[in-house]
Amino acid sequence: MPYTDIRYEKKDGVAWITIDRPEVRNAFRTRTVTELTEAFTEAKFDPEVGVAVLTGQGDKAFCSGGDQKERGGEGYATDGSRPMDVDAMHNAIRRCPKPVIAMVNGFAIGGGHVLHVLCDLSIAAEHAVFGQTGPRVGSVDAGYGTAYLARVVGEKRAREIWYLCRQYDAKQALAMGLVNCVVPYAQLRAETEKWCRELLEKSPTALRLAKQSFNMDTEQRAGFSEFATTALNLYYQSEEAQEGRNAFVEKRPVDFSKFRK
Ligand code: 2NE
Repeated sequence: MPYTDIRYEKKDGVAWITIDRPEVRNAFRTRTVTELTEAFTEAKFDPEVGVAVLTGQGDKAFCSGGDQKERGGEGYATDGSRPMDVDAMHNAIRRCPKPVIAMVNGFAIGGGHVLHVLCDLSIAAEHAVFGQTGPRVGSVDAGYGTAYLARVVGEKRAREIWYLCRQYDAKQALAMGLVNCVVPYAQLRAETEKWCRELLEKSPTALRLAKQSFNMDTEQRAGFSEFATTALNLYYQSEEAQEGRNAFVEKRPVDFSKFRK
């Protein structure tokens, strides 16, 4: 398919997948999700590709999650043929039997944070910022987004990240095991290429077996992810969820006070 929202470039055994919507901090709209799903599937079946790298265009953001300007009362718009299928995109990353590296070049926020968490490895620039925003904007990824994060950083931290919607700098992310390494932005690409070269020297079948084995341990999340998509689409129809989205788009403080039951 012709890509408009992402770039897919192959070089020396690596598929470089770049979200190319810098004007919205690389937020994903429905079309972006369809394209990312296709790109990871392309990398999966391409015998010339041994590693995939996911990143965002520019130096400001890796990805800021779902495009809140596309989100309406029925959830995110369709791309003409299908609704936003975040579950399929997440599974495409997990089902790609090759290591997927998140090259975090700035904000990894909301659904963009979940994306880096789901990648096998995360290499961050010093200025990268991490966090979830769901409970502030009337959204939640209760599929891989919550419990899989707890696997990575532990229950207390994961609950803090989701409930409080704070932002964490790269040093904090490294300290809590959320990323594998942190480098100055000027060295980010070179450092990522170095990790790719190391991976490309390894047995592809051993890597495939290792990845699938790691995945098996959390595979029950796949069912939760499907279920969470259905629940989220119902939640998006509520006045409460729309207050979160509207406050962001209208650049005003959010007020959920009347929804406390
Ligand atoms: C990412 C962050 C922290 C960046 O802040 P800053 O100050 O550097 O940039 P600013 O001014 O907020 O954003 C620049 C432009 O990008 C747009 C903004 O509206 C702004 O547009 P203009 O005013 O210049 O016209 N922009 C940024 N993020 C956007 C987004 N996600 N959708 C649409 N436009 C966006 C800051 O921008 C931020 O907090 N962004 C929102 C993060 C967020 O709440 N994401 C959605 C979470 S829900 C989700 O991702 C999700 C899910 O939970 C489950 C399923 C699917 C998706």
